[in-house]
Amino acid sequence: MRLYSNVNSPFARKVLVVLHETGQRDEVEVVEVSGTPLATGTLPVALNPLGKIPALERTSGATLHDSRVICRFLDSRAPAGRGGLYPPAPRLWETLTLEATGDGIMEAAVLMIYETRLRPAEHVRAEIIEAQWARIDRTLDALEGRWLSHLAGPLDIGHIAVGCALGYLDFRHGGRDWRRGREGLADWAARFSERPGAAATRPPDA
Ligand SMILES: N[C@@H](CCC(=O)N[C@@H](CS)C(=O)NCC(=O)O)C(=O)O
Repeated sequence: MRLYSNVNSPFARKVLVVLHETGQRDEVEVVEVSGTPLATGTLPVALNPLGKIPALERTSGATLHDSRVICRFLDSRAPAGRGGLYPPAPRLWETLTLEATGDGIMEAAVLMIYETRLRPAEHVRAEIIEAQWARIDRTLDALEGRWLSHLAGPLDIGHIAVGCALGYLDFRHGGRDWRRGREGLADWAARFSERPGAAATRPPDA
C-alpha cells in the first residue's frame, strides 16, 4: 500500500501513528507529496479528487481518504492483539467524538497557517486567524475540563488525534503557549509524545 503524506501534516501523522501502534508500518510505502488549495503541486488529485492528504492507495479497492477512514481501515486489519483503537459502544461514541475534537483543532490550526501563506500580506485578516484560535482555545479548555478521564484510559483513536493536534500546535503555533492553565492536558501530552509511534512521527521542527 502507498500512503500519500507530508511530514508537516497532522492528519497524515495520525495515520502514521496508527501504523506504528498497530504494527503495520512496514506494510506501507510513504510517498512524500506537497501542495496547497492554490497550487496542487504533487498532491494525489487523481487518487483523491479533493486534493488532500493523507490518502491510502491499496493493492485492490478504492483509494481511501480521509484520515478517519484510513485509521479505521488500518485498525480493522491490524495483526492479532495490536488493534483495538475503536472500543465497543458506548465508549466508542466518546472515542469518535474525541477524534473529531482533535481533528477540529487541526483543521482550525491549518486554516490559520493558510490564512497567512495563501494570501498576499495586505489581504490577511487577523480577525480570521484570531477566530480560529478562539475555537482552539475553547476546545483546549474542554479537553482540560471534561476529557482527562477518557484520556487516562486505554489508547484509542481519540487519544491519537488529540496527541497529533497538540503536537501540531507546538510545531506551528508554539508562541501561543497552549499549556498555560492546562497542566493536566500538558502532562498527558508529554506522556503521549514518549510513545514510540509518536516519537517516530514528530513534526520536523518540533
Ligand atoms: N479531513 C481531512 C483533512 C486533510 C487535510 O486538510 N490535509 C491537508 C494537509 S494538513 C491538505 O491536504 N491540504 C492541501 C489542500 O487543502 O489543498 C483528513 O482528516 O484527512
